[in-house]
Amino acid sequence: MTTSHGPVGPHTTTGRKVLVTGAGGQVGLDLLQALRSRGDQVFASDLAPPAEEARQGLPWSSLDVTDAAQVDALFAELRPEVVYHLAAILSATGERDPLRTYAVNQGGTLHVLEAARKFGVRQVIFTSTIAVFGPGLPPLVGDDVPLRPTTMYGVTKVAGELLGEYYGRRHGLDFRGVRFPGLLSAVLPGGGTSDYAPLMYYESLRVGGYEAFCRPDSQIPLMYMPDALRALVELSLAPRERLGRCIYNIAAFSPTAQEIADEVARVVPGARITFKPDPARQAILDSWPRALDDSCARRDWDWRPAWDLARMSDDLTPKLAALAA
Ligand code: AKB
Repeated sequence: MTTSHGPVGPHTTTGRKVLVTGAGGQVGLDLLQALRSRGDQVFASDLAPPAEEARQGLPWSSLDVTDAAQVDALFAELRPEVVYHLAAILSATGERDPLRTYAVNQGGTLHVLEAARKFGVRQVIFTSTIAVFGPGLPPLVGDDVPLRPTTMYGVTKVAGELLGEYYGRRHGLDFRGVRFPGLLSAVLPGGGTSDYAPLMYYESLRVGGYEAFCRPDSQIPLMYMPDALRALVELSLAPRERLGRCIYNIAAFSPTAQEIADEVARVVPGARITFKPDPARQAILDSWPRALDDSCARRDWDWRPAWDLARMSDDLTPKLAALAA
């Protein structure tokens, strides 16, 4: 899926005016902080802004991305230079209401791209996912294998990738994105199939153990949030002329669920992790890559993960312990 790109305009790399959609989610809340600390002027939006203490002193707007008029009105008012489009329903929740997932993920992305075109947004950063892939994958999955997702979430993320590339070719929009592995952080995720990984840590700290909804040999790519945030910033700032494509695989580590359980037992002594596979979520996990090849990201914008499973465990455990207390 190599793509052509639109014209490159002059732009600033600090103090950018940035709008984040879906800012109240697992990635959004940490991304707001990361963008602010690098000097960007940040505007947050979500369906319902979070409680006052989570707003980080930032301007928040209510935004339902399924409503094109609302998206247009916010873009017209704020005139952002860069948009991080995160608003989406994840894989497990998505299977409970596929039509709503289509409306939010696919309709929402179209509305954001269209508003970006109308109101002169320079760059849109898109968060894609390992869920764009489907069964029959090789052991190490590159960027350009056929995309055959089995979930509505995956289908809409493939469509989002293609829509963004279309807006790049047709309208010169600078559209870029990463395919995220399952993410772990001190903000708990909601409705993902990769949630068993953070929940092993969190529930062990909270109640002494966790019954995982997958088999112990389940294996998908995972990443610690600081790497994910750095990827979103570094890709956004990479010189356009170096980028050979719009969407990039990024990878960090790929433990089996049993290996995560062993790691949790190291950092939370006495943790009891058991496994009771839920057929629907297990089938989704089995359709995803076991490991991602991120050599294009390494070549084009010098992407390198900094965190492995053990280092992440040592850093994350005290943070989750504070949350669980
Ligand atoms: C999910 O599990 O749906 C997400 C993802 C891997 O994109 N965390």
